[in-house]
Amino acid sequence: MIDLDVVVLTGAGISAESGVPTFRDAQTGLWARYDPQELATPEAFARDPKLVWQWYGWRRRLTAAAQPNSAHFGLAALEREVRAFTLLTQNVDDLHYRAGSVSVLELHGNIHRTRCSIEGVVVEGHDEDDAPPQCPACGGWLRPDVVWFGEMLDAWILGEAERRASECDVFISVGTSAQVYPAAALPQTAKRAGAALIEINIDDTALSSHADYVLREPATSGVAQLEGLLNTLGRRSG
Ligand code: BV8
Repeated sequence: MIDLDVVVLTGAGISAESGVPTFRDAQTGLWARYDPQELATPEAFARDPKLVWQWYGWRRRLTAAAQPNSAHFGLAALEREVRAFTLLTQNVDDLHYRAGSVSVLELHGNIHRTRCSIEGVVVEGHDEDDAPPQCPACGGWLRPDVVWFGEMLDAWILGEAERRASECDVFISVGTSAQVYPAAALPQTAKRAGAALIEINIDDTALSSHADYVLREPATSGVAQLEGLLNTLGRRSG
């Protein structure tokens, strides 16, 4: 057991090696001409609910066909090795769950859940047709249960994420460009509270200069080094 309280923040980069394109990857095929940040908004859904629903349908099929990679499995194993562990994910796929992670806070929701755009309640069993299905209770459009740009995150989830970031010994950022707020503020919250900050990313990010350790490599090889690095940090803090 490594005597450390660890918080991990993951972004699209951890799912890249599972074949799921990141937000900054050029979108492929039919979606190449669309900017994800334009489509992932309430305005886009209000303007063209069918187009946005079809985009999410394409992404749902993509992530359903993907498999968790060794970085997802490595974080699920790490959760059992340390004293306390919280996984904060910006991703809306289900790969962390399918890899066995338990203590997960989904900061931006999950595209495999659908909710009524009027009542906000999660609705199961809709058919995956092209135009958005309608809520069986009120007839409103159904929408993906995700947080769009310009929408507030769930207040309880964000509060919990901020609390855990401010209490942890080590904060690990994996595969995120650290550009989307308020999630991108969490590593800074941890650092200010005295946590050691580790970044795993193939590229430089806004976070890199603040990190105590930068593993400039893919998530799969970076996560494989975490147990050794945390053992070293655990001995130092012990
Ligand atoms: C909010 C769900 C209050 C939907 C997502 C101006 C300044 C600051 C903030 C703002 C601003 N204007 C507006 C804002 C607020 C805005 C924001 O932060 N905008 C940014 C772009 C400037 N934030 C919001 O709107 C949030 N809400 O603030 O509410 C409010 C209310 C009203 C008005 C104003 C404010 C809501 C944000 C949530 C949006 N929803 N997802 C969906 O997915 O469809 S965000 C979405 O984009 C993803 O979830 C993800 O979080 C984000 C993309 O980021 P990453 O995950 O980091 O992915 P990315 O592609 O960017 O990077 C991948 C990284 O991986 C790269 O660094 C790459 O190098 C690396 N990588 C690639 N391969 C690998 C790898 N690393 C390791 N291994 C590899 N193999």
